[in-house]
Amino acid sequence: MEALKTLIQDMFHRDCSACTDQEVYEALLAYTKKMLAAKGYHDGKKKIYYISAEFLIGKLLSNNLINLGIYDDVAEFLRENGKSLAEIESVEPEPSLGNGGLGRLAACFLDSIATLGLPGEGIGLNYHLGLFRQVFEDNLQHEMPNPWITPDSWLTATDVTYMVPFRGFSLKSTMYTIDVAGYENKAIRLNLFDIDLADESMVHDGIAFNKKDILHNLTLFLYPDDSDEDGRKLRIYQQYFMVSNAAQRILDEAAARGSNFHDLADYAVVQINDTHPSMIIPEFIRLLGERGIAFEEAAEIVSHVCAYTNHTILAEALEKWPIQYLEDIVPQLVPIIRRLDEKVKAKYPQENLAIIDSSQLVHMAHMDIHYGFSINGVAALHTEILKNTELHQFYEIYPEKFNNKTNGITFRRWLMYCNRPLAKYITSLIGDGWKKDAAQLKQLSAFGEDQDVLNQLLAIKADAKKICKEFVFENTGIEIDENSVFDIQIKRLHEYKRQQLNALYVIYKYLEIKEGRKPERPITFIFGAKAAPAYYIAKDIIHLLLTLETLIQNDPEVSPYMKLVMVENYNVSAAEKLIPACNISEQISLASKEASGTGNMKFMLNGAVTLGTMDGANVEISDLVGKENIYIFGESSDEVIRHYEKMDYHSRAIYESDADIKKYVDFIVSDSMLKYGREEHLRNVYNELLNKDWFMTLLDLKDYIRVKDQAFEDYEDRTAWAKKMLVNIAQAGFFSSDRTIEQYNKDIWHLN
Ligand code: 26Y
Repeated sequence: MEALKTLIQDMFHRDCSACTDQEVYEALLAYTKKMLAAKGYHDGKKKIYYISAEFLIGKLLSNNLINLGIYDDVAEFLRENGKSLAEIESVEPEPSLGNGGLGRLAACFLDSIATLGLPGEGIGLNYHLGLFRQVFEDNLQHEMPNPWITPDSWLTATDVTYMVPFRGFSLKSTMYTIDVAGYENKAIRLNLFDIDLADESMVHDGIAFNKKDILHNLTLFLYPDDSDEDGRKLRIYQQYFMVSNAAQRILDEAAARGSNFHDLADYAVVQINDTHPSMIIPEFIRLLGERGIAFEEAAEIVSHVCAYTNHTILAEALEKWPIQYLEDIVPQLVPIIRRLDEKVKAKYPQENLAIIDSSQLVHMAHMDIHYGFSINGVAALHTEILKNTELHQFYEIYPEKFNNKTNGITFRRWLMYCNRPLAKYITSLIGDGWKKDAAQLKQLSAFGEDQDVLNQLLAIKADAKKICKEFVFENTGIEIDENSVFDIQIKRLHEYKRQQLNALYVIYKYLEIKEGRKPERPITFIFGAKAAPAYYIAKDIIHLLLTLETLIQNDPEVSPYMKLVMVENYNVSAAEKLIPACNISEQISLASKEASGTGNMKFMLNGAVTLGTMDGANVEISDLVGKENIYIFGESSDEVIRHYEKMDYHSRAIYESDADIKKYVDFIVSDSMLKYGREEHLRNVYNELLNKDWFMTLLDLKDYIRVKDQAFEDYEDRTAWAKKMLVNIAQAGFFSSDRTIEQYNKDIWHLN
C-alpha cells in the first residue's frame, strides 16, 4: 500500500488519517483507475460488442478492488488510518445507467467477459441524470433527477468522436470509457457515448424538460417518458445515436485490425440486447454502402455479425416504430428498411413475418430475426415459449437460429462483495476454486448433515439481518425486528411481477392478526421497486404498499407481529444490503411472463429459499434444488397461456364466488385504508383487480396464501431450514454469468 500512501500525500499533502472520506475516495479512485489502466485490455482478432440501452453497473470501487485482488489490503490500510472502507464507499455516487434486469445482466456480462479473458466491450449511452431517483411523499412516488457524474468519476473522456446524422442536423459525439476489471484478469471497456452540449439545467419540477430540444437533451435521461409523441421520438433519437456511434466504432476498429469489411464477421460480433439497439442493422448497411459495399452484400455481411437477445414476451416491450417517425428523424434508414422488408415479403408474404406491417409499423424484433444469425431467450422456459408461441412463425422458418442462454449473475459482486462473511465461510469449507469455477459450490452438499455447518449458516444469516436492519432504518425510519422472518420482493414494479399479489397476502395476514390468529414469529415484508413515471397503475400499487406500511405501523395490535417496509429508491446498492439478509425470496410473476429473473439467482446464492411460480429461471432453480427446497405455487405457464387463448379468465367471478378473496380485495378501499391512503389511487387498484386483472392475481391468491403459510411454518424447524439454505447455495453454481458467457461464446460469438 506504499503507492497508495504516496498518492494520498501527493494529492492532499497529508496522511490518510488526516484526510476526509471524500478525499480518500478520490485517492482510491485515482489509484484504482491507474491500476486498471496498467493491466491492459483483452485483445484478439474477433471482438464481441455488447450493445445495450442499459448498463446497471452499481458502485464500482469495491468491486474493482475485489477484482484487482487488493480489497483486503486496502481495507486493512484504511483501518490502520482510522477509516472504514464502507464509509468511504458511501461517498461514491451510484451510476444510474439502468432500470432493471436487462441492465444488470449487461453489467454482470461485462464482468464475466473480462474475467474469462474474452476480447469485448460494452457500448451504450452516458445518461447524465440516469433513470430517475425515487422519492416517497404522502405515500406516493415522485421522480427526481439522479445525477451521478462528478468531476472525479470512473468515466474517462477519450478522443474518439463521430458525427451522427439526423434529419436537418448532425450531432457530434464523444466517447467516454469505464474500465471493467476481470477477476484476477485484464480489463474490458464499457464505452458510453454522449453529446457535448447536454444541458442538465433545462430540467425542472422533478424530471420535466423540453423533449424537442434534442441538441441539449439527448443524453439526459434513460427511458424518458414516452407517453406522448415527443417522448417516443426522443427515444428514437437516443437509439439511433447509440447505434450509429457503435457501428462507426466497430467498422473503424475492424479496419484497424485489418478487415476489408467483406470479412467483417471475422472481426466483430454484435449482441443486440432487446430491441433498443436494433437500428444497428440498417445503420451497418448504410455505412457499408458508404464504404463501397452494395446493398445485397451488406445485408449478407450484417446477417453474419448481428445476434439478438429477447428479454420479454410482453408485447409492449417488443418495439414497433411508426415508419413516419423514422422518416422524420432518420430518413437515411428508411429506404434501407424498406428494401430489407421487400426481400422478406418476396420470400414470406405472411403479415406476421413482415418487418413493416400493414399499419406502417416497423417491428424491430422482426428485423433482428430476419437479419441476425442468432436469436436467444434468457431461460429454458422462456426460449420454449418463444419457439412455440410468441415467435412460432419465425421458429418455423429459422429453427437453427433459435437457442437458449439461461441468464446468470457475477458471483464476484453478488457473493464475494455483498456477503463477505458467507464467501469466506464457503472458502473455509471447500477452498476458493469456486470463485473461478462456480460449479464447485456443489461440494457444499457434503455438509448437509453437519450440524456445525448448518448452525454457522444460520449465524451468518442472522448477522446479515442485523446489518440490513440498520440500512432499513436509515432508509425508511422504521425499526424492524431482526428475529422476524425477512420476506423480500425487490424488482421493477410491474403488474406481471404481481407485487399486488404479495400485498393481498399482507392484507390477509393483517386481518388474521386482527382476529387473534398471530403468527408464531413476526414477519417483515420488504419491498423495493420503481414504477415507470407514466405507468399509473404501477404507481397506484406503490401507493397501496406504502399505505399498508403506514396502517400497520400505526396499529399497535398488529405491528408487533408484522411489518411492511418499502425501501425508497431501490437500486443496486440497496440490493447488496437486502439480498444477504433474505429468508424468503419472492418470485411470484404470472407463469409465462417473467422471461428469466436474475434476482431469484442472487437470493438463492445467498441462502434464501424461493417462493415462486413455475416461471422463468424459477423452473431451473426448482429442478436443481428439488421440490423440498423451494416453495412453488400457482397455475402453470401452459394453463395460463390456455386462459389467454380461450379468454376465459374473469377475476370478478373469482371475487364473487370466494368470500375470503372478496374480503381481502375489499379491504383495499376499506375505511382502515382510506384513513392513510388516497381513495383515487386505492380505488384504481381495486377496480383493476376486479375488472381487468390482466395478470391473474386472484387466480393464484389462495394457493399463494397456502404455500406461503407453509413456508413460514417450516421456517420454525431451524435445522431443516438451514439444510434448504445449504442446498440452494450448493446448487447456485449453474447461475454464474461465467457459465452463461461461456455458452454465448461457444454457440454464438466464437471468439478464441
Ligand atoms: C423500451 C421499453 C418499453 C423497455 C424498457 C425496458 C422495454 C424493456 C425494458 C427492460 C426489460 C427487462 O429488464 N427485462 C428483463 O430482462 C432480464 C434479463 O434477461 C430478465 O431476467 C427479466 O425476466 C426481464 O424482465
